Amino acid sequence: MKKIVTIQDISCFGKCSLTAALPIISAMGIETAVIPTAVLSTHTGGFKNFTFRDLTDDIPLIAEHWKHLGLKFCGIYTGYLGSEKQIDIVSEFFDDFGTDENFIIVDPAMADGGQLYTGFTKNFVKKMAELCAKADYIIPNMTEASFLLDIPYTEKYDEEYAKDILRKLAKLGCKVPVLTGVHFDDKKQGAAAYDSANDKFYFFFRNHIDVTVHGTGDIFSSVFTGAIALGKDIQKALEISVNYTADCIEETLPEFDEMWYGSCFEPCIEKLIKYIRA
Ligand code: PXL
Repeated sequence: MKKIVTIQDISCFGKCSLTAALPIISAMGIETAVIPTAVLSTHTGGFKNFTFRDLTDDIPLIAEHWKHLGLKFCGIYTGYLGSEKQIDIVSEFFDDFGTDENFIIVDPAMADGGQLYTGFTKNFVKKMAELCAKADYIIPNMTEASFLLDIPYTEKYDEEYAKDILRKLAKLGCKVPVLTGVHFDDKKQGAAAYDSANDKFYFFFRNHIDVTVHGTGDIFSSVFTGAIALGKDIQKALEISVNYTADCIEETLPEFDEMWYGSCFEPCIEKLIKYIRA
């Protein structure tokens, strides 16, 4: 059975990171091992007074045990990481568990809407860029891409600009950068990818919905990881991820209370399964 490992936090309430990745990738038929990096009572976007239990010191112990067990994964997928030290430990995990056969996906989950999330610094961004260099795929949104490249963030851009960003992201050292939340007008929104080995660009769009729903980046990255693990090509993986993420946003629209903390991804799982079988 295909097995991936995902390394990110558990936000006990507020659907993102592990509480999105685990159900979504499992639903795609892939065994999903987890390394929780921290336990928070809620995510940090919009909630106040959340608890934060740092599990950094547990990660090398888990890795050591897994090395003795000889565990192997077809993919390693990282999301929100809580500190610079965690980035160093995850980088060592890539050295220990990355092989020529498996893939590494880094979602540099650290910013949105032109702003870094609470608690992150310029130095964290620099270290995240170094981690991205070790990945096969990275999945930033436009804010994260701007921080990684140390360039100003802009809301308005065209296809040439997106391609230029993707080329520059590949120069960080990763093979396939994937940019989420891409839009050249107010009608369509989707994602773009660049296969640097073949100098090829990929795009896929759905109708633009002018709302921000928390956790959609994690949903996109989880589905993309599952699609790559299933052997889908880049274009197909983009299509499945954009379609499912857009479905989740549409499903959440009538649920205004939920929108700010997480999307209603659960009722859309059936559609996701149809997408991967199509
Ligand atoms: O959705 C990304 C994410 C993951 N984990 C935590 C977060 C956020 C975004 O705010 O706060 C703890």
